[in-house]
Amino acid sequence: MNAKVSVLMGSDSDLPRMRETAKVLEDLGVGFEITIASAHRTPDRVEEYVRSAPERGIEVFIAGAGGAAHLAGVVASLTTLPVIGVPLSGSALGGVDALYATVQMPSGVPVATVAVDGAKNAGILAVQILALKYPDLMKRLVEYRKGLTSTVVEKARRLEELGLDGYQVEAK
Ligand code: RP5
Repeated sequence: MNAKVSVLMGSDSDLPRMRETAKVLEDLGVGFEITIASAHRTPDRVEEYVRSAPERGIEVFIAGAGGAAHLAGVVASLTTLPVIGVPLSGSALGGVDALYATVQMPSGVPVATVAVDGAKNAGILAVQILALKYPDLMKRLVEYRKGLTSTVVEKARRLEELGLDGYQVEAK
């Protein structure tokens, strides 16, 4: 499967949370590449990687970083492809620093920012962007939403059946 999405993260310490992006892309059948590149520690690598990505077929970037999270913004500065930023928690400020750094982009260079640790939604949003071009992906997204709906309906049914004392919340 050709990679259409590039997933970058600032450090391997981001990987436990960014795995959620990889998982949802796999679940929705979208090819991706995933790498570590730091805006601060490896700026040259970020530039070379982003500039060469379109030749490899990349159409959307997802960049996750914590702390003074400049990765998504730097990626956006180097491309006109859509960039989704994932502010990550883990710093002393609990991800608020990363949220502000990622979301407060200057006019003209947007980063579509998801929630703190919103790695899964970043993957889904990337597929929604691609689905404008690939009708089979739109069909998969519709099925995915139907699955979400039936999951909630089933939980409501079980709560009704088992009652408050009998109902166990499943681990995510
Ligand atoms: C950021 O600094 C990374 O994205 C990571 O979230 C944070 C800490 O990195 P490490 O010190 O764990 O490598 O650049």
